[in-house]
Parts: sequence; C-alpha cells; structure tokens
Amino acid sequence: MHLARFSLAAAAAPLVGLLEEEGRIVALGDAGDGLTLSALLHADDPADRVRRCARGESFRLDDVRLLPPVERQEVWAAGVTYKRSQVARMSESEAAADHYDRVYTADRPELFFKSTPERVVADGEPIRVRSDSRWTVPEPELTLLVAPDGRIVGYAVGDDVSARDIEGENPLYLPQAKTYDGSCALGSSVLLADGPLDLAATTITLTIERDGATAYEDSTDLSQMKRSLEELVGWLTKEYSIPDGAALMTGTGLVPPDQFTLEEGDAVTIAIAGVGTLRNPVVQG
Ligand code: DO4
Ligand code: MG
Repeated sequence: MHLARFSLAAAAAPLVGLLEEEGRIVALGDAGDGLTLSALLHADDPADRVRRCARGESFRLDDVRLLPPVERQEVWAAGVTYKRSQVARMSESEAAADHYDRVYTADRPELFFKSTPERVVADGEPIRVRSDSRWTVPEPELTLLVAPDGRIVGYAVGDDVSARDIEGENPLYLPQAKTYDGSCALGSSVLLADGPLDLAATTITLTIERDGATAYEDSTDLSQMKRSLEELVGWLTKEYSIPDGAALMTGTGLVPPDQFTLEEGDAVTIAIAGVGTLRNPVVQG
C-alpha cells in the first residue's frame, strides 16, 4: 500500500490518501475528519487503520497537489552508511578524513538534523545550490517514516542535497553544508511497511539530466548499506523523543565523480524500487 499527503486547494487542510493504480487517490476518513499522518504514526497497526479508513472521496491525481510526507515530523539524516560515501568523504576532506573512516566502522553512526517539515521541498519543486558553494551534489536516500515509539511505519524517497566543498573544508561546517533552503526534498509516495524490506531488490537509481541529456546515472541497492535500518532508528531515538514521529534519511550509496557539481537547469530524478520516484529541477542560489 502506498500513501500520500495531498491538498485540493492552496487554503484547504492537507489530507492523507491511499494511492490507487488508476492514477487516483482515496482520502483516508471523511472530509473534515481526515486521518492525519501523525495519527497514523501513533496507530498500533497503521496498515489496518489505513484499510479501515480508506472510505473517503476518490480524486484524480491530476486534480490534487501531492505534498511531502511530513506534517509535524522533523527530518533527520544518517551519514557514511555506505562504503561509497566513506570513500568520497575521505577524499573531499583533507583535515577530517580520519573522522569519516572511523565513523563508518564505529558503533555509533553519524546522525544529523536535516530539516523542519515545512521547509521540505516537494516532488517537482526546485532544490537549490547554495550561492557560496562551488560543489553541490544530490544524495539519493531511502527515507524512513518512524513512529514515536521507534517503529518503522513507511518508506519514502529522499534527497539530502549537500554542499561537498563546505562540508570538506571543515567538519564543523556540516550543518551549513546540509541544512539550507532547498536542501531537503522528499517524494510524496510512502510505502507502508509490511514486514522487512528485501534489501537486495530495493534498488536506488539517481539520474541527473543536463541540456536534455543524461549527465550522470548510477544505481545501488540497500544490501550495500553497512548498518540496519532498525539500528539507525535505535540511535536516533536513544536519547531523543519524537512525539510526532520523524523522518530519517539513511545515507547515500551513490556519489557522482568529484568533478561533477549540480547546475541551474539540471533535473535530478531518484527512483527507489517499490517505493517511489522524486524529481526536482535545480536552481542556483
Ligand atoms: O558527514 C557527511 C555526511 C554523509 C552523508 O550525508 C551520507 O553519507 O549520506
Ligand atoms: Mg546524505
């Protein structure tokens, strides 16, 4: 089952709906009494709650605006969870190469705050290159929707857009490299968790188009991740309560070559098999 948040008009309160194969979405609950994402994250059995609530009005996807899958949920991110990211970080950062090496194998993972929910960029909206960055890349990441008690309720597509030059200059600049306007995009479609994911079958593909041609394309899969999804959630919630739940990006396993940087006019597409697709144009800050 795939869910999405959506709105019917700019002023209308967002609804949550069940995506149907025929290009339609069925609201969960009745108008004015719709199920919120927070309520779903609090449910004992979210899938059962969705099945029982999928009785609202049905809309054509062309007639609604799909929204990012966060209402009150902060977005957090894990880093250096794939070998490819460890190698890239060590080469970009002369001063802190050893930090990235050590965090890849340490018990405690790298976790950082990425975005408040209202700043998340939706599918189709522009992601940004900071005006003071000369080297910015998208980071395609499986993103978990986590319940207040730490259960993984769903999966979405995320882009942890990152200024690699700022991050590489000094590890203390990480928040500026990671959190700025237009740096966090999430796809609308949420795959409701229903047992463990087939990691090897869950491929992640990143495509960057420039001037009508493919400038970069590569794929990986979740079996390449060093840590388990539950381990990452466990560390996030160890000493930090998430009363409304949270979204957690799980790190990138795809890094374009070092000479590649995003440019105004590029289009970034991230596809995660079975989960969804996220496509954003790039603007220069
Ligand atoms: O410290 C660097 C950030 C790593 C990251 O965002 C990733 O591996 O995805
Ligand atoms: Mg990342």
